[in-house]
Amino acid sequence: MAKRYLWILLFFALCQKEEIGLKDPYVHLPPTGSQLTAAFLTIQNKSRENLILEKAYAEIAELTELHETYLEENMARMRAIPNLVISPSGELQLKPGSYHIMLINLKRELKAGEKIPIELYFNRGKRVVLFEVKEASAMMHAQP
Ligand SMILES: [Cu+2]
Repeated sequence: MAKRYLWILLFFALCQKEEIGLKDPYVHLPPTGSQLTAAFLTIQNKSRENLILEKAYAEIAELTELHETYLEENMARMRAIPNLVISPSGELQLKPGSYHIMLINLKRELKAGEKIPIELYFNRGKRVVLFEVKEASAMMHAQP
């Protein structure tokens, strides 16, 4: 009986893990001297209920915020948002010029190729994801 109970627990644990897909996490390598950068990834919601990213935390930065980019008089600006909602069976791509995780006041310099852990707090629990530091392509230099 106890054994069966364990199998059921294991089954639910595996299911829960599959509910959130986290793909292609990366952080832009900031230009020398800059203490500001952004992290991106694709979040997949494989459940039938809204998935909400409520908060992100990166040890490497003094402040971690969820941001969106918007246009104001043809200028790209960004602002903090309280959360990100991924609809049931949907996916949301955090990318340059759109939603991103802002890392403010980096505590040390980043190197291309290293991996930075960032904690993602969802309404369904916390995930720790390793984000690879990558050089921003020339085209995207203007946008955080
Ligand atoms: Cu930002």
